[in-house]
Amino acid sequence: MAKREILQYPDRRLRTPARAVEVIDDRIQALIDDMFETMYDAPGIGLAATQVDVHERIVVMDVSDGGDDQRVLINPEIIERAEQSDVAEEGCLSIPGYTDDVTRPERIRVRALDRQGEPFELEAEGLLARCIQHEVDHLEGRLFIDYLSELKRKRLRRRFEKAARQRPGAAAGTDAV
Ligand code: GNR
Ligand code: NI
Repeated sequence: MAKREILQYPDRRLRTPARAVEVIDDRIQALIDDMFETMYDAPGIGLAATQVDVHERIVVMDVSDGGDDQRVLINPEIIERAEQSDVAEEGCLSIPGYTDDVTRPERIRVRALDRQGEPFELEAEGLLARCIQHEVDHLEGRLFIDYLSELKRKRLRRRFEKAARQRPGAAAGTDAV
């Protein structure tokens, strides 16, 4: 197992839409192990493969307090969304040090494959529903700050561009938000 580097906003690779996983082989199993290690180390409650610069549809999560409820979603699809929405604070390991309120459907139904390739469906609410939506957004190249006002996004972009300039080796972001 190895910890991987988490891409940081405004790195434009975070905007890459992920492809579906076709074969769940040893490479994918090793990636999943590395993603859990990276997520727990951060620490975070979820991680999308996009964030470690692998553009395949894989999410790992553990929203438990004890860190003993590992979930893997391969090729996740949100198949139902409640009309009722919830507002809650979100953060992102790719946008360190910033949190803000995001409005999202309060309940969802998701269909995915587990790490053995078995299909399953899950109805989720609360933090789990929020985390799944946040991670599926990453797989589409979306970030939670995309839901904020234009003014807030512009300010954040300037702040994180400046931080990236002061971080040797950081890739320049050239996307529009
Ligand atoms: O660790 C994380 N916490 C979190 C809190 C509220 C809503 C979403 C999240 S996901 C985030 C980890 C992360 O960036 N996953 O992509
Ligand atoms: Ni995130």
